[in-house]
Amino acid sequence: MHNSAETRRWRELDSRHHLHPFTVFPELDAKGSRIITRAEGCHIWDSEGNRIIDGMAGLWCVNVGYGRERLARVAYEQMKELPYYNAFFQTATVPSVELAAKLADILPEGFSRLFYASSGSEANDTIVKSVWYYWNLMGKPEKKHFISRTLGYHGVGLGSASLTGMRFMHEPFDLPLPRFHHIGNPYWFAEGGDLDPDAFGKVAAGWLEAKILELGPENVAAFVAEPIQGAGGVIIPPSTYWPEVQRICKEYDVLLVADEVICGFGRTGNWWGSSTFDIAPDIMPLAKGLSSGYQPIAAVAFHDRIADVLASSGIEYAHGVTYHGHPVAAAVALENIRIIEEEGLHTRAAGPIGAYFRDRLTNLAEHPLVGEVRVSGLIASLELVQDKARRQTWPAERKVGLTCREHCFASGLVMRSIRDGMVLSPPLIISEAEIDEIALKAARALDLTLRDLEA
Ligand code: PXG
Repeated sequence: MHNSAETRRWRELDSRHHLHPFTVFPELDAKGSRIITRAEGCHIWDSEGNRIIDGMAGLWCVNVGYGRERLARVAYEQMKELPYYNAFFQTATVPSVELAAKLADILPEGFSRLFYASSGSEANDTIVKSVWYYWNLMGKPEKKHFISRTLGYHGVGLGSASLTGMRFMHEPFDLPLPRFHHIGNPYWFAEGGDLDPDAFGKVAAGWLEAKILELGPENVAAFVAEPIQGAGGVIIPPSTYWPEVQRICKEYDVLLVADEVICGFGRTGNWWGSSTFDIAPDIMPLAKGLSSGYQPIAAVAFHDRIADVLASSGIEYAHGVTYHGHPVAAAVALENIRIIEEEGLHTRAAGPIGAYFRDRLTNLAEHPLVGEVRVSGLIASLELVQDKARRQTWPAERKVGLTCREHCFASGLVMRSIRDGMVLSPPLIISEAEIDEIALKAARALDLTLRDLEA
């Protein structure tokens, strides 16, 4: 624990010198940052000594939990041996090669090649460029339009932010770029009306077909979507959705990009969200759980039917960053994958612990504020509502989600709010006792939120 003078100093420096992501600066200045100083397992500590259970695994990424000595050791050894070398001039480093081979091993059948990046945003920008390049190589240069979904999150680069379907991320920056289109998402709770979820899933998939026909299939390059929409509010599609999307992409020769940045590396109880939903994508961006957040590293996995075209072109693939396949990041990612495998974390969410998580959260559905509980593996959302039967949310100005989030924080739980959905995505190592801790603290925060609403 640090003394309050230190905390005050950090807050001041932070406010004076550090521009935070996704932040209204005057709001943060008025309040001051919470300074996180250490972490172990599923818990983090702030500079004032508060112990907080991290129901979000950082930002949906610390899959193996905090405090892994093995990962620190691997980074240390690699830094001593070779802290950096690039992959540009027909060179490679051992960790980048070993990691690529390991990923090819655990990726679905037919994915044997990948390209590195340092963030999910970069991975998705790489995908946008590679897809355009692919269709050029295929002699279909008009096939350039991208379709993705509202509330889809794919990053902040020019291409990846254009894929992202959030208006507040577009308007201030004059985005999206031309040739990026958004369709509705399979959010039954908000959009399903009187349809049952399965009927609605087909309707939502139909929006893709309608958009492809509107643009002309000969102009549509790819459809990009997360198996479960994470940052959009943990939107778990009805079971009818993905099979229909798959059929449509195939029928119109539109590439299917499954964004595995959150769903990958065990979140849904399989290595890949695509496996959980039986999706056969052409391309997959990977990040977050790839290194469990211990190093910034991402990758794009190309199915052979795409990679073979790119790899046999005689034209230079003029794309890539200084830290492509960074040896320290790659070594850490490789060790992280070994830990996941050894401890069975890639399937843990599909086993008893996932069932326990589901049970404990489903109990919260009885709370007067909770209109729906959605769970898949170890990712979940609780929708807070004014009227359960009509699935009616509170007026936005009541800021119900934010209120609940603050009560969670104050009681030692990180549970993120997205609109009025409270979302969870804890480390995959979580124990039953820790799930109890989350459920208990969440229930208390819900009570306090209700009390505020009634006041
Ligand atoms: N795809 C998906 C599905 C993501 O969730 C990205 C791409 C971009 O990754 P990078 O590494 O560039 O951030 C993400 C990132 C939130 C939040 O508030 C979610 C993300 C990032 C930051 C905040 O839930 N997801």
